[in-house]
Amino acid sequence: MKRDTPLSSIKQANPNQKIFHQAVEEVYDHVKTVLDQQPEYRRYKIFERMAEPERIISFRVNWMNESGEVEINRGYRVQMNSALGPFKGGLRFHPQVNLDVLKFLAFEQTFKNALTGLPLGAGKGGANFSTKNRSENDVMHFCQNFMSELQRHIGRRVDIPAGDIGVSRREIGYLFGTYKKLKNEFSGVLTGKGINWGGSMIRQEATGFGLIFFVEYMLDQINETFDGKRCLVSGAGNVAQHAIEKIIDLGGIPLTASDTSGYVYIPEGFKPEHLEAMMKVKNEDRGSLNEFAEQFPEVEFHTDKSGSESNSIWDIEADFAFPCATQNELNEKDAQNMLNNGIRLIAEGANMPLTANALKLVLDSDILYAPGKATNAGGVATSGLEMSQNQMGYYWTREEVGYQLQHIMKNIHDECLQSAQKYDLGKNYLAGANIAGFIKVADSMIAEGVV
Ligand code: NDP
Ligand code: 2IT
Repeated sequence: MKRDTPLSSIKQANPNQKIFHQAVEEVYDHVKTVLDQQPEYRRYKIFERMAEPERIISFRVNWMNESGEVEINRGYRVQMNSALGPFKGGLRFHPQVNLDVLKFLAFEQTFKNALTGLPLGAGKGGANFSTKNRSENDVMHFCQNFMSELQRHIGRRVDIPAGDIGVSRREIGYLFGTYKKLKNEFSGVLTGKGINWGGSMIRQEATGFGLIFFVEYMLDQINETFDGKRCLVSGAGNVAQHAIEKIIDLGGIPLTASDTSGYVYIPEGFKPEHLEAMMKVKNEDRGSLNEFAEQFPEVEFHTDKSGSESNSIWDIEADFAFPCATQNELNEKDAQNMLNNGIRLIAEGANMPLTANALKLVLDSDILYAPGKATNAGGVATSGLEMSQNQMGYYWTREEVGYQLQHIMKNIHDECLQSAQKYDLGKNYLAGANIAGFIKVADSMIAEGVV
C-alpha cells in the first residue's frame, strides 16, 4: 500500500479546494527536503498542522441596499497560524471569494509574514461582495454589517486585518469606524488606516514599492539596474499603481496596466501624468481603463485575452514582467510567449499569479523569477510597522518608514538567496522563500508545543 505523504493527506482532507492545493503543493515541493533532513518536523506533523487553519469563521452578512432590497453575503476570516504573532492579513471583497481562495491566501501569508522578520501570525478574510457599481452608501452599509460580526473575532492582540482586492482605504475607514463604535475603543485593530487616524506613512505605496526594491536587489546581483528596461505590469489597483510609480522613479519604462475590462499599452512608457490620470480614474471615479485611455492619443486600449492566440498583455516584448492583478492570471501559454519573446525576469506583485504549469515553465527556464510571498511582503511588513506605531502612540516620518521598508526587503531578498544556497538550489528564490519561511514557523510551533 502506498504511504500517505503530508501532501496527499492534506489534499484528502480538503477535497475540491484546488487553489489551496496548488499553493500547498508549491510549498511542499521545496519543504520536503527539509522534512527529510529534520525528522522532528515530520514527528510533530508540522507541515500538516500549517495547512490546517487554527480557526475558520464564516458568517452571514445581511443588509439592506439603497433600493430597499435585502441582500445576503457570506463573510469569512481564516485564522491560519499564530505561532509568530497575532493573526495578520488582508480582507478581500470580490464575488469569487470562497474558502478555497481564502485558505490559499492565508497559507501563503504564513510564509510571507515569517519572511518579514516581524512578529506576525497569518490570516485572511473577506466576503463574496463586489464594491463595483455600488453607491457610497451601499459600500458603507455593507462594511458596517460585515464588521458587526467580524468585531467579535478580531482585536489588536488577536487578529489585525487590512486591505486586499476590493478593500482600499475607503473600506478600511468604514470598517474601522464601525469597530471603534461597537467596542468603544480607538485601536490599531486594522492596518491601512488614513494618516490622520492612526495610519502609517507609505502603507499605501508599500506593496508596489517593496516589489520594485526587491527586484533592485535581484538586479544588483547581476550588475544590472532598472534604467531603460521595458516592463510589463498587470493590474491597475493599489499594487500595480505603486509598482509603476517606482519603476518610473528608477528610470524603467512601464508599458502596460490592466483591469477586468482590458489592458492599456503605452509604447513609449508611462509618464507621471499618465499614472496620475490612471489613478484618478481607478481610485476616485472608480472607472475602467478605457476611460483613462480616452484621455491620451498615445495610450492604446485592448481587451485582454490572456492565453488565447492574440491580444494578451503578456504577448508584448519587454525585459521584465510584474503580474500585479490576481491569482492564476498568467497561464502556460502566456509564460511560453514571454519566454519566446525574451523576457528576462518575472517578479510577482499579486499572490500566486502564475498557474502551476506556467510556474513550471518559468522555473525550468534560465530567467530570474521571484515569488509573491517574498516580493509583495512589503505591504504586510509596513502593516507591521503601522501596528508598532499604534502601540507606541508615536509616528515615524515618511523617510523613516521608507528606510525600514527598504531594509526589510533587503533582508527578505538575502534570506531567500541564502536559504536556497544552503540547500544547493542556486538562485531559486521560490525555494529559498518557502524554506526560510517554513523553518521560522516550524521551529516556533515546536517551541510552543502541540496546541
Ligand atoms: P486592487 O483591488 O487595488 O486591484 C486589483 C486590480 O486587479 C484591479 O485593477 C482589478 O481590476 C484587477 N483584477 C482583479 N481581479 C481580476 C481578474 N480576475 N482579471 C483581471 N483583472 C483583475 O487590489 P490590490 O492591488 O491590492 O491587489 C492585487 C494583488 O496583490 C492581489 O493578488 C493581492 O492579494 C495582492 N497583494 C496586495 C497587497 C496590498 O497591500 N494591497 C499586499 C500583497 C499582495 P478592476 O479594477 O477592473 O476590478
Ligand atoms: O496579501 C497581503 O499580504 C495583503 N493583502 C496585505 C496584508 C496586510 O495585513 O497588510
